[in-house]
Amino acid sequence: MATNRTFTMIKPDAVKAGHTGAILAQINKAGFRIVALKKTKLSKETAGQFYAVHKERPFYGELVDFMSSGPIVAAILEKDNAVEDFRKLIGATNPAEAEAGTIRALYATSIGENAVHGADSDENAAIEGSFHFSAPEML
Ligand code: FUP
Repeated sequence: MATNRTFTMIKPDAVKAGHTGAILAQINKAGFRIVALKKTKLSKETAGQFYAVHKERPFYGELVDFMSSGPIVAAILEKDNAVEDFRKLIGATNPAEAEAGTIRALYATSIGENAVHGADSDENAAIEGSFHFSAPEML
């Protein structure tokens, strides 16, 4: 069942470069309501747990190092068709292939340092949201 919620993280590259405000504004402008929001820093251990699904991939070590390299901003977002619409808003994983005007086209520098995360299914959105937020924080 579609939940109309998705989960995102503004990644360390974009937070460090000062793009947090512009990215949140673009998300709001696209019609998403911010349900939960926090700036935090992942440890290597929590980044490893979050991306456990990619454990066997060759880029896993780099991904964990990068995602624990500085603060991130985690958020739960709400909108009709949230998961799919948010994936459209952020653009392709590789910024070189991301459509003009998408968040990754605007702010990402490489496939590894690609500015934002977006959940890829309703099920993962719920799992990833609960990884970062408790029920009373999801308002
Ligand atoms: P996405 O769902 O668009 O974030 O992309 P994936 O789930 O395929 O990948 C998750 C993260 O792994 C990406 F955001 C960045 C990293 N990655 C790499 O570093 N190299 C790759 O070749 C693919 C992904």
